[in-house]
Amino acid sequence: MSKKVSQTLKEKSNRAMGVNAADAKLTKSFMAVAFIALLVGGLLGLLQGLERAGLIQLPHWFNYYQVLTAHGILLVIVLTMFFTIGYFYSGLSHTLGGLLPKVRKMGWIGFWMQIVGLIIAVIPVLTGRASILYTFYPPMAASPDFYIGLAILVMGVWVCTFGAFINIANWRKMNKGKHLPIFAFFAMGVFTLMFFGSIGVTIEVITLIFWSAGILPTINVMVSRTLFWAFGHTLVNIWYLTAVSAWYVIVPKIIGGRRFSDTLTRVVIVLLVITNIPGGFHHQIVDPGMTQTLKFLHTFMSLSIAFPSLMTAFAMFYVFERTGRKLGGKGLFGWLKKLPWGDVRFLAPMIAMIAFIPAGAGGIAQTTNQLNQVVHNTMWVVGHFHLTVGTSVILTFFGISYWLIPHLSNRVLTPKMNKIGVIQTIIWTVGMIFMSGAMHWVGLLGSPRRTSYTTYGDNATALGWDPYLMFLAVGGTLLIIGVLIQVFAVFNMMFFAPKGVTEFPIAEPEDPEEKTPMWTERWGLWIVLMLIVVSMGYVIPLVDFIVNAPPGSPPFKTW
Ligand code: HEM
Ligand SMILES: [Cu+2]
Repeated sequence: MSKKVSQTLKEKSNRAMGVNAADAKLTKSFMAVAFIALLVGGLLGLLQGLERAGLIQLPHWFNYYQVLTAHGILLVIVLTMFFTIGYFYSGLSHTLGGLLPKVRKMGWIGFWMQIVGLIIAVIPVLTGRASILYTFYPPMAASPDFYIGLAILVMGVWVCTFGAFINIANWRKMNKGKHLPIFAFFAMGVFTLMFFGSIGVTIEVITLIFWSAGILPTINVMVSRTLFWAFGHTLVNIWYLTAVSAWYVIVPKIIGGRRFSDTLTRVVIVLLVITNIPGGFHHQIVDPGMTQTLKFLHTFMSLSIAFPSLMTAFAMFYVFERTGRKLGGKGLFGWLKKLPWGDVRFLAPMIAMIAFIPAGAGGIAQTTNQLNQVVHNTMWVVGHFHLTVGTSVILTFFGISYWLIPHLSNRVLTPKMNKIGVIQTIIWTVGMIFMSGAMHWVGLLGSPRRTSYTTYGDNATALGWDPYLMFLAVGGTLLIIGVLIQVFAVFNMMFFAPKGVTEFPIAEPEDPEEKTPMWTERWGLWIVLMLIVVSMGYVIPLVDFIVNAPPGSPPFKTW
C-alpha cells in the first residue's frame, strides 16, 4: 500500500517535471538500441569504405556483401525504426498526458518482438547465410530464419503502431472538438504510414519464407520487388516526416521563436501521408514489365512530394528570419547571425535542413527517367542516400538526442556536452561532404554500387575511380569519429550527466488567434484518400504482374 502511494507520488512529481518515469524508460530503451545500431553499423560502414578504396581486404568469412547487408539493416531499419518509435512514444506521452498503461505495455511487447526478430534475422547474416543486402531482392535467397526474423520484427512494429493509434483515439474521445496537439498529429501521420506502408512487404516476406524453405518452388520476382519498394519508399518518408516534425515543432522553440502556421503544418502532414506510398516505382525505373504510363504516374507522385517539401523549406526559413529579426538582426541577412549557431540542438537540425537542398535536388534528378539511366546502380545513389538519410535525417536525430535524452533521464545538457555536440556535428558534416561528395562524383564516372573493390583487370576507367574512392575512405574515417562521439554523448547524457530538469521543447503557434479548421482532423477520410491513391498506383501493375506472370524463379545463392 505505502509502496503504491509513494509510487504514485513519484509519478506525480515526475509528471510535474514533465516526464513520466515509466514512459521515459520505454523510450530510453528504444534509444539505447538505436544508438548501439549506429555504433555497430558505423563500424561496418568504415570497413566497407576502406575495402572499397582498396586499403583493406575483408576475409572470406566476413566478406563485403555480408558486411554491407548488416550495415544496411542496422542503419536504415534498426536505427531509424527504433529512434522513430521511441521519439514519438515520448512525444505522445508528453503531449497527451502520459501513455495509457495498456499502450505502454504494447510499447514493451512491440519492443521485445522487434529485438527477438532482429536477433533471429541477424544470426544468418553473421553466419553468411543471408548476404542478400537489406533489400533482400529475390531471386537471391537467404535461409528461412532471416525472413522469419524480419516478419517478427514487422509484427513488433505493428504492435507499437496500434498502441499509438489507441492512445490517440482515447485522447480524442476525451477531448471532443479539440485539435490533436501538433506533435501527436505528426505521430498519427508517421504511424499511419508505418502501418499501411508495411502491409505489402509483410506479405512478401511471408511468401519468401516458404520459397526459401523449398515449399514454394518459384517466386514472382516483379511482385516481390514492387511490394518491397512500396514499403522502402514509404520508409524514406517516415524518416522524412519524423525529421520534419522536429523542424516544424521543436527547432522554433529552441531558437526562441514560434512555429509556422498551424493549419499549413497540418496540411503538409496530411499531403505527405496521402501522396506518399505510390512513388515506389522511381526505384524501379529500369525494371521491365510495367508500362511507361505507370512509371510516369509514379514519377508524378514522387515529384508531388517535392511540393510539401518546398512548403517546408519556405516555412522554416520564414521562421528563422522572423526570429532572427525579433532578436535584433538587421539588413538582408543580419538575422542569420542572430540564430544560436553554438547550440547543438539548433546547429545539427539546421545543417540537416541545408543538406536537404542538394539531397532533394539529387532525388528529383534520380526520379527523372533519362537521368536515372545515367546514375542507376552507381555510387551516385549511395552518395544520395548518405545525404538524405545519413545527413538530413540522422543529424536531425542527433540534434534531438541532445534534449530528448536529458529530458527522459531527468538530467541536463551541460555547456561542455553542448560543445562536444557542436564538434560532433562539424565532424559529421565535413565527413559527409567528403564521403557523399566522392560517392556522387565517382558514380557519375561509372563506379557501381554494391560492388567490392576491383580494378576489373586494371581497366583504365576503373583505375580512374581510385582517387575518389580514397576521398570516400577519408570521409568514412571522419564519420566513424563522429559516430563514436555521438554514441558517447548519448550514453553519457542517459546515465552520467548532472541531474536536473530539461524541457520537451514544443513551440507555440505564431498566431495564437489562428483558428485551424476542424476538417484537418478527419483522419478517417485521409486514410481512405490515401488508400485510393495507393490503389491507383498499385492495383493495375500488381494484377498485371500476377495475371501475366513470367515464369517464376527458384532461389539462388550468389555468394
Ligand atoms: C560511419 C559512417 C558511414 C560510412 C563510412 C558508410 C559507408 C558506406 C559504404 C562504403 C557503403 C557501400 C557502398 C556500396 O558498395 O554500394 C554504404 C552503404 C549504405 N549505407 Fe552507409 N556509411 C555510413 C553511415 C551510414 C548511415 C548513418 C546510414 C543511414 C542511416 C547509412 C546507410 C547506408 C545504406 C542504406 C547503404 C546501402 C546498402 C546497400 O546497398 O545494400 N550509412 N555505406
Ligand atoms: Cu523513394
